[in-house]
This record gives sequence, C-alpha cells and structure tokens, in this order.
Amino acid sequence: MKTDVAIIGAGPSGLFLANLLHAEGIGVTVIERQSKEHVLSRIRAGVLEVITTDLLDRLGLSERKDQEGLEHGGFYLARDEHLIHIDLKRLTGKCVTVYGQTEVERDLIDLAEKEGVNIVWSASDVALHDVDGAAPSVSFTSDGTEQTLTAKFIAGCDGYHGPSRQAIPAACGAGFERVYPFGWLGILADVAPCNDELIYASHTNGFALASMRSPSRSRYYLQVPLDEDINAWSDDRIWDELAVRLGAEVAANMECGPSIEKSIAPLRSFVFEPMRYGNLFLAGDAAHIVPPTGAKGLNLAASDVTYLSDALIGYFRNGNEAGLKAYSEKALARVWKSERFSWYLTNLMHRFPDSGAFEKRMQDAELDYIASSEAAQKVIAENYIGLPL
Ligand code: RFL
Ligand code: PHB
Repeated sequence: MKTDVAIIGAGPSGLFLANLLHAEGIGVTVIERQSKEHVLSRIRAGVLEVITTDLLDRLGLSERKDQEGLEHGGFYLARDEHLIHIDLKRLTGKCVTVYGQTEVERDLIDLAEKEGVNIVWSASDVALHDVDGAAPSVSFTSDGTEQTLTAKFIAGCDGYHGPSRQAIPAACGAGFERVYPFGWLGILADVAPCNDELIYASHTNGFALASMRSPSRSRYYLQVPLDEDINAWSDDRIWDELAVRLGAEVAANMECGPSIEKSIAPLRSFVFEPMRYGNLFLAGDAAHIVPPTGAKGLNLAASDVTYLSDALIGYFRNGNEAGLKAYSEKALARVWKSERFSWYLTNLMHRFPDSGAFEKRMQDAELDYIASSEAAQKVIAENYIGLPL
C-alpha cells in the first residue's frame, strides 16, 4: 500500500488532518488501534475555541455544531461561596462553544466516510520505519493480515501513549514534564446543568468543575488523590461532594441523577521538542499534554493540525518546503503559551497535598485580585478563548 501521508491515530488530530488533506486531493490513510465504536464512546473535552469551530466550518461541518453546540459568553471562577464572572464576550468580543469532543469526532468520521477517506480501524502492532530516510513506512496488522503502508510523510497523531513519539531517537528530542499529585474524577449524567455557564471552583476539599454537554446533559469533575479507587465513589457520594465544593447557592440548582459514565484521569503537563523528526510530524497529544483545567487539549490539537495541513498542502501543491520546515517552531510557540495557561489555572484552583497555609493565602490573594481587576480578568479571558494562530 502507498499513500502521500500516513496518519497514525483517529482522534481529533488525525481525523481533522485526514479530512483537510483529502479535501485538497492529497492521499491519506488513517491507521487507528481502536474500533470506531470505541473511539465514539470516549468522553473527553467539552469546550471549543474559535480556531476549532473555524476548522469545523472550513470542512463544511457547521450544521450540527451550530444547532447543538452551546455558545458561552463567559464562565465563573468560584472560591467557597464567592463567584467571579469572567465575561469573555465583553472582555474579548469572542465566545467559546460547548460541543463535546465525541460529537466533533462523530462529525469528522461521518465526513471521512462520505468522502471516501481510507481509515483502518482496530489495527494492531502499529510500527514506524525509516522515518528519517527516503522511504518511510508504517507496518500494522489488520484482520489478521500484516500490511505495510509506505508514504512520503507520516503524521503521528496517536496520543501520549502512541508509537510515533517513541520512534524518535532519544538524542533527537527532549520531553519536558510535570505530573500533578491528583486526578479528576468525571461524571456524566442526563440532568440539567446547575448553571448556564461553566463554574471552576476552588474549595478547601479540592477543586470542582460544573460543565455540560447539552441543556439536558451535565458533566462534573472533582479533584481526587492520584491513587483514588473509583469504586469508593458512589453516585450519591459524588453529588454530595460536588454540592459542598460548588457551594450552597450553586448546589441549590444542582439536579442529581444516575451516572452514565464515571472515570478518573490523571493530570499532566508535557511537551516534546521538536515536533518533527525527518519525515515524521507529531500533532496533538502525541507531542504535548495539558491538564484539562484550561480546556486546551483538543484546541491545541486543532491548532497543530491547522499549521501542519497548511504546510503539507503547500508542499504537495508546489513543492514548497518552507511550511514543513517552520512547523515545529510555529506549533510549539502556541503550545507553550497554552501549557503556561493550563498550568497557571491548575495551580490557582487545586489543593496540593504538600502546600501549606502560605500557598493557600497566595491562591486566595490571587483570586481576590482577579475579582477586583478588569486587567486580570482580561488576561484570563484572552487565554481562555484561545490565542490567535
Ligand atoms: P487522542 O484523542 O488521544 O487520539 C489519539 C488516537 O491515537 C490512537 N492510538 C493509536 N493508533 C494506532 N496505533 C497505536 N499504537 C495507537 N495508540 C494510540 C488512539 O486510540 C486515539 O484514537 O489525541 P489527539 O487526536 O491528539 O486529540 C487530543 C485530545 O483528545 C486531548 O487533548 C483531549 O481530549 C484531552 N482531554 C481533555 N481536553 C480538554 O480540553 N478538556 C477535557 O475535558 C479533556 N478531558 C482529555 C480529557 C483526555 C483524556 N484522555 C486522553 C485520557 C479526558 C481524558 C480521559
Ligand atoms: C468538560 O466539559 O469536559 C470540560 C470543560 C472545561 C474544562 C475541562 C473539561 O476545562
């Protein structure tokens, strides 16, 4: 098998890239480890920046997003009972869109299937070969048959644990990492959201987030210790703890109900530099991870893929390699700023097990400052709606 660009991974990075390149007549094959059903059952990000909704619009995928997505002109930071409104619309002129990653992936898969993009689901033993040579290839097993796909370029869109980044020799790159001493317990339930905008709450017991997927589906998170057993958290215990951390006023509007999904995700900041090795280009979580506090993970995948698709289109249209040469530096400049914001918001809003009274007062002072300063609110707002490409 032969193609122009072999794409490893059918998450948002791989699916966006495949559709953008295919629309320009560039040959792509996507190789995904999981089944389509599994990919469409994963509950992940929920907040889209304008650059991400723009990408959906560019692919002609506006309809369902415009109908079902919720435009949010602001969100709240909460400390104990006190709410600080960050008015995104007034401070930046822009909104974010609440539309789940699962829906984004469903739209991208439907489009790919309609347009005849080749996606190999449930591929095993995926391995990269000769990525810095003249004939890069990807080998994999599909339906019990070993296959090899040769390509001009390989796009590593296979997330943090995928094989692409591992194919780069240790001497040719470096990872920068911070692992946080806690995770987020997430719960999805078919109940009306407690508020019309998201609430990020800092509480002595730990962080909590009230989010949503639709007017009848809510998504909540609780900071929990890293080694927490999910079985220790019955639905009732989760609702009780959310009520405590979100405060009485918010809790009065909180509807409780049976969970549809419940899981614990660890929090990590990670960046790998550079995002290119030979003919291999990394995009999305394969190259970087952010803690979810700033809602940046999916949006960074969208910015990487915007840069990478432009660069590949430039190459295949007129042999221009300038975009490919600039890709890593350009993508990393935006990645590091989103890393900084996600790290900042995580530090501001969570309880750290080794922090004492001094650190707590620093967090309180910062939240007080944000509450009283339009300049501070604007800094948060312009990072939250997403920095320009
Ligand atoms: P993805 O979505 O992880 O997709 C990578 C794809 O590669 C496949 N893969 C392989 N394919 C072939 N061969 C192999 N050996 C492979 N190994 C892996 C995987 O099956 C998968 O389909 O990366 P991508 O496309 O870069 O997209 C990034 C986003 O998914 C990610 O940044 C966000 O979802 C992060 N994230 C969140 N971000 C937010 O902004 N807000 C959130 O609330 C939020 N919650 C989350 C999250 C990530 C989570 N993960 C990864 C466990 C919650 C969770 C649980
Ligand atoms: C979500 O709805 O899953 C969500 C929203 C905002 C975040 C993180 C997760 O910062």
